[in-house]
Amino acid sequence: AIDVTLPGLPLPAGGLHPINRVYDDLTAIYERMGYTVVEGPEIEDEHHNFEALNVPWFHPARDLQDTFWLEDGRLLRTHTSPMQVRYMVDHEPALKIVARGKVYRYEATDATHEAMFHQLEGLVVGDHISMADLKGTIAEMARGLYGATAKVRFQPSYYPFTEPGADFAVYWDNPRGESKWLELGGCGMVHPNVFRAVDDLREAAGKERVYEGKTGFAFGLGPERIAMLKYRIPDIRYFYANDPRVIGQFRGEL
Ligand code: TYR
Repeated sequence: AIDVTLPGLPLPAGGLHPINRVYDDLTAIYERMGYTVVEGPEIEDEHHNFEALNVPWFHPARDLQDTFWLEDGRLLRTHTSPMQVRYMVDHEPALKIVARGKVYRYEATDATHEAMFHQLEGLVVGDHISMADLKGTIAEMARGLYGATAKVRFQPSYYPFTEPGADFAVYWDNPRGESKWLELGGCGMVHPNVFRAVDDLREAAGKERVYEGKTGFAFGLGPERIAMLKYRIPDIRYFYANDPRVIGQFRGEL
């Protein structure tokens, strides 16, 4: 006879990778603020990755991001910022987007550096967008991640595609007593040369020039840094080594 009251056998459950879980947290926060979530190509050309972002070939900033070059001038994108250019060429202002995805840098790996990692890029363009809007947005993200008491900190920095540019940190206020400032990413007001390069590309594609005189802000951050703290993962290489002892801890957690 069959005892239908016996508990069933548990089915093995998969789980989301910690980076995807952090991405989902972040995109939920930005969707609440009315942002559209987009993705784009990991294989880029020099123009979108550098030139159109106000980084000419002779610019020393090219050395800051060592590049994996492919054939005929193509490359693995070194950041998600080329998505700013792609999205603006295809869409007219006003706009609010976050772009997520993998980026690649030709560097030696250690506990905090990988040759492949992830970024979340934000871009807001419209009329009279200011640095105050940028600060408010980053603060709202920090509250979404770490609760109402979260703090943010900005310090001046340099990115060729911003003017002014800044780096930002959020205060990670944690009951385990590990609270600290987490340097999370770069940001700034979109440089007018980026708008000009976008309009040039639009014109070449037979579209109207619509970015002259617009203002906007952008930011880029690394979900690995958030995930390492949140899930206490001490080495960034654990994310991608496919060791079941690491990834198995996220089984059944969706
Ligand atoms: N692309 C920069 C990097 O990878 C981060 C960044 C993104 C900085 C947007 C500023 C900005 O407006 O280092």
